[in-house]
Amino acid sequence: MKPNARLITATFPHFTTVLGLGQASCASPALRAGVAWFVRLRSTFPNEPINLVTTLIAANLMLRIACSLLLLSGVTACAQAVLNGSFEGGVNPGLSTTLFAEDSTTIGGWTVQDGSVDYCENRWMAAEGNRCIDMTGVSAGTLAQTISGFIVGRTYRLSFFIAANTEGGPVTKSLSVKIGSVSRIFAFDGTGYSGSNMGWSLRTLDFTATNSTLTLAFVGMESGLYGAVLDSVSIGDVPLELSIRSSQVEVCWPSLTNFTYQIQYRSILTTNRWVNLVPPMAGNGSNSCILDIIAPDMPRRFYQVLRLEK
Ligand SMILES: [Ca+2]
Repeated sequence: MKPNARLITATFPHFTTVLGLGQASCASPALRAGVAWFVRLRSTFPNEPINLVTTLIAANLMLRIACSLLLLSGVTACAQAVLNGSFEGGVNPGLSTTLFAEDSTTIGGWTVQDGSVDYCENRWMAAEGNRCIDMTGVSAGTLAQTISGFIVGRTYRLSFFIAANTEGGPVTKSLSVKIGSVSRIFAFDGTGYSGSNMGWSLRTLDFTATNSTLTLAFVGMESGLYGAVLDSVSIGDVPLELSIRSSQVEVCWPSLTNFTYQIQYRSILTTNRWVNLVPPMAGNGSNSCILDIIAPDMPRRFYQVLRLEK
């Protein structure tokens, strides 16, 4: 008795494209991404055409709940303002002006607290607008701003763009960011970049407010003349990230009454170790289905149906 076999591959991860999701009532691409997964049904017989069946599992109700959550997040979104985060406001620096501590009058909202920085306009291609800051003027500088209005215990996300003054070494430039009791060092590799192609990189730091008023400080870490370059500083809420997960899969096949069927599975195809999912099932003359639970850490599972003579 040689059993016939059908190999079914179920792919569980989320997908960036939702096929045929006509029920979508929420326009967010971030939401539409990841609301479906599909089951591939493929014959194992070389003389049979591949039968690809795409089955959307995402339920309309699930999508609507997700949309509601997203809209709710929009209602509660709250941004904390950084004054002059792009450094566009301030005394005209010309191409570049070195500011020495302590200077709280040149760059609107910001104080050079220690060392020196270069306040630049069109010296390089800024991340936003025309101005940006080289955190090393003639020595490593500290640029700070005191920000009020934080809700104690709430988590915020600091965002900024970093690049490098590529006019001199070292190639990798670093700066330290401090806000409240949180600090972190960020580095930028300037290899291949120039003043007209800065390679600005967005960096973020999440922190929980421990006080309604906090001081944000960027601290240059390069001595000499060439430091990390800073632009476009902002603080806002940590984005609400939404995901869904399929918790089970239903594997189906057309069954005949004069056969029994053995459904098997395995998680990889590099071994020949198939495992019986359930005991053999008698055919009922119509579509037979079996439910299988998808564990949270299960990236994929392969299914095989053996058709056995009674
Ligand atoms: Ca700017």
